[in-house]
Amino acid sequence: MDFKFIHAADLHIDSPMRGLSAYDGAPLERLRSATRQTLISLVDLAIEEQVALVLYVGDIFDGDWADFHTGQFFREQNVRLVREGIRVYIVKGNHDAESQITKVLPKVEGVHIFDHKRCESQEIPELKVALHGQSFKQRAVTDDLAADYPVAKEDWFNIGLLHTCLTPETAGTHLPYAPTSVTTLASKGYDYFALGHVHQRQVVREDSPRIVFPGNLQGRHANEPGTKGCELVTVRDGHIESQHVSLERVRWHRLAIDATDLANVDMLAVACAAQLQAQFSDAPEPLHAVRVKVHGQSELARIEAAQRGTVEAAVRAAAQDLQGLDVWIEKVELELSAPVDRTELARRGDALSEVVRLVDELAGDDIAVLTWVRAELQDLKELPVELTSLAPASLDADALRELLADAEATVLAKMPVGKSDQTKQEKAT
Ligand SMILES: [Mn+2]
Repeated sequence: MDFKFIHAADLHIDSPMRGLSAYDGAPLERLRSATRQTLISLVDLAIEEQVALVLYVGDIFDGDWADFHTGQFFREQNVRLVREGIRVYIVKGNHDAESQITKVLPKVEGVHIFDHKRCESQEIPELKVALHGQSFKQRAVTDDLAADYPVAKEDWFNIGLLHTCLTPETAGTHLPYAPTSVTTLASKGYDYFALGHVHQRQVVREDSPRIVFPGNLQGRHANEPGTKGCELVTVRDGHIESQHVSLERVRWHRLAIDATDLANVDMLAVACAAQLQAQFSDAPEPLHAVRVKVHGQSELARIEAAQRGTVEAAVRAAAQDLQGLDVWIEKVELELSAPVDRTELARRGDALSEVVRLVDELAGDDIAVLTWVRAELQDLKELPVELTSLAPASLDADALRELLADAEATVLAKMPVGKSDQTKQEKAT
């Protein structure tokens, strides 16, 4: 029997986008509603494609609902699906584990939530489909849940649902959440393993079984960049055709701008606009939220040192000038240094060469850098509470070296670095 299904995970509906209100001009409403809008799009897609099943593989919610509206919204989308004859299967993940969600809403007929005590199998005889899954009982699950999943029901199409960090390799920095292995998953003889938890889409194995992390439905910050969405899977004569469908309303990006050859704000704005246009023109739909890093040895370092905020303002201006694209600059990071030849500078024997030599001397020696910076800054009055972690006494040698390099860059950027007589001549004319 041929049929289609949708596999999604990590919806994190109503996930609070922390710290966003701190950004000037942030499109707060669009960002906050994005997790909901993407789910509505998913349901639209399911109905349009006439899928038989929708699978949600954990972390549908970010944690306990702030109020009933979050659960009510999800329920409403499920009602839309079951009215069209589409069945919904859910396993709970670490964020929405059995113990995490305290509020209860009446069940929806046609929506099945897998048990958290043991692996459970669900059968759909008219499609000859068997689904196997287990929910998270609490936030941390260190057991290999998959180990207890049953072997495939013979001659049926078998789907496993599992919220898991899988292995340390696939999980990256994720802590062990129902860790398992590809070998264990493959040993069950299923056709498709629908995973959840890892927010970056990943096809772990192409077939027998196909094992997929669909990624989250909507990125939540600059560290979840790129397109996000669900898997639309077509099963034809037992064979799988699968595609990723983009659904995100806000697409996050990190953009690096090499400022080496950019000598003023106009050049920066032109370069920035060109890069934004080139990267996003094929996707006019979502709001593009961009973290921009301006880096390199550039005149812009001096311009910025003379008037703080100039570079950021120019980047934001570039976004304003774009046509037919929705771009919001989330943050501008600077890694600029003035275009100077440090080696040459160190040889000159003036005040600036003193600075360069001192920095080099200190940077090579952990104890020297610690002692010197602390002694120089000892008169610094107490920092406000929120900055105490940055107090010189609590920083290590590497952090202080970085601070020192930063200070040097600022000093050099503020100083005219041409030969001193040349500088006088310039001033005279
Ligand atoms: Mn998770």
